[in-house]
This record gives sequence, C-alpha cells and structure tokens, in this order.
Amino acid sequence: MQKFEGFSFVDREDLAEAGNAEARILSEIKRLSLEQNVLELEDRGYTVISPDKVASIGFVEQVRDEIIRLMEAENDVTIDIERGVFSQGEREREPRHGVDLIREQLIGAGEIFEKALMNEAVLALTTYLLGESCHLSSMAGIAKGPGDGYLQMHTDHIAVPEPLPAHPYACNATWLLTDYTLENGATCFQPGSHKLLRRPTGEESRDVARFEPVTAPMGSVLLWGGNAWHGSAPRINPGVRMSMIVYYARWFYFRDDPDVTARVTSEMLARNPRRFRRLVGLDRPTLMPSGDAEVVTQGRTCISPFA
Ligand SMILES: O=C(O)CCC(=O)C(=O)O
Repeated sequence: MQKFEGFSFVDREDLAEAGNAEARILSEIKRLSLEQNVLELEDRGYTVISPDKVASIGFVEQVRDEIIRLMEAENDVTIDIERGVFSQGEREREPRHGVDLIREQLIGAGEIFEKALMNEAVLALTTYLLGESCHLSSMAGIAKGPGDGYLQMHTDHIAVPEPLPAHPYACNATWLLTDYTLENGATCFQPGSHKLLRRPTGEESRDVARFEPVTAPMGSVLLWGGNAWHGSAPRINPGVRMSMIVYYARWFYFRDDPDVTARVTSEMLARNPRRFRRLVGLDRPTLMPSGDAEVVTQGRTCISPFA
C-alpha cells in the first residue's frame, strides 16, 4: 500500500465549491439572457452585448462625457464627437488629423467608472471566461479621430507563450461610446481565430481580407477573450470614435495598471458590492483550498453548456 503525505490537491470540498461556482455563473448568464453571447464567445471568439442588456443610454452618455472632460482638461484640446479634436480655442479651424487620445487609470477618476466596472452583464460574461477570482487589469478611455492606418491584428495574451491557453487568461470588454461601423474605424476580428491558440504571423496581421468589422450602436459592449485576433480599421468619417476598454484578467495574470489598489479609498469600498474589492486587487484568493476550487471551475465553464 503506497502512502501519500501532505495536502490534497483536489479534495471533495474543492470539487463541491467548484460545482457551486459553476452553477452561480451559469444561472447569472441565464438570468441576464446572455446565452447567445456565450455561444458566440465559444464559436467566434467575440460577442456584442446589446445596449438594452448593458445600461441606459443616459449612463453611457455620462461615461463618455466624463472621459471627454478628463481628456480635454489633460490634453489642452476640445473634443467634438461630430467634427473631431481641436487644439484648445481653435474650434473654427480644421480638426487635427490622426489623433488618438488615451486616458488610463479610470478607477479613481470618478464613481461612474466604478459602476461600469461592476456592470452585471459585462461581469457575467467576464466571469464565464475568467472565473470569479478575476481582477481588473486596466481601464482606459480612447478617442480615435480620422487617420490612415489600420491597427494590425494581434491577440491580448501579452507575454503568454504559444500555444496560447485554451481557456483565456484575460478578456477585453470594450464599451462603445459612439456607433461602430467600418467607416467609423471599428474594431475588426478574424472570427474563430481564438481556436488557433497562436498569434497571427506578420503577414496575417496585415491581411485586411481577414478583418471583419464590428457594426454595433453606442451603448453596446464588445467582449472577447485573450486569444481572438483583432485589430481596427482606419476612421474615414469625420468626428471621433469613443470607447472605454476594460481589460480583466485571471487573478494570477499581470495587471496593466498595478497601482489601482493604491487609488482605492474607503469611500469607494463602502459604496460598492463586495466583489469590487477583489476586482481592484484586494481579497486575492488563497491558494488552498479555495484557489484549487477556482482552477477546477474555470476549466469546466469554458466548455459551453448552452451549445
Ligand atoms: O481600437 C480598437 O478598435 C482595437 C483595440 C485593441 O486592439 C485592444 O484593445 O486590444
């Protein structure tokens, strides 16, 4: 009879907890009617959550206007969504060409961004992909003006060696703060590329025949796992494409904004649900025994139960 020493790697309690977590995740997806989005994540590697399942248009306008306010103050510019980006006080002139503005570190810049981080529909799909223990990696506002260049296809599995993991380490939830069309400079995907478990080659990343643009109205959230090949089309129309990128990651994967925890105040903790703590880097899971439970759950939930 062989004798084993030490702790159990997967014991009955862990498995039971894993089953409970899986049941919680799936029932949340059902409650919010997001089954079709799960199927698209599995099949195409990305999905669009329609505005009616995300938030009111008033909320989305508030997010957009707050990002614009921050960008204008910090970059000495005026942003006109219909016309473009102007140097401060030069609205009567031509808008600037090829402008991309980015405002990072939105957690800590206003309560509205905490509410967006805690959005139920976005969190339900993020949790499906990354487990209940995932954290926020970074949150940034983007303003993209007219320009000439495509953004090459890439994956969001930064520094992960190939073959890329079958179950993503990260996911990107991009809030569309203006309408997305090809001419507006939409994000583009190669559908199904997440199953290849590798990055595009240089040639593939520049092959625009592969670029399938996302067409979706303001207020949608475009969501994809770290393996999906994506890039973006140049904006041809005048005006500005506005978006907010919320990049979530498994608890052991890197944090693009490592200082987020330091910006969290007691007021922020008091006004948010408990899960906020974990998302911003507090309450990290312990390795044993609940850590194992999470790992087991995350593997299982990636096989679509809705197929
Ligand atoms: O700007 C876009 O449409 C693409 C954004 C992107 O590639 C990313 O967030 O990884």
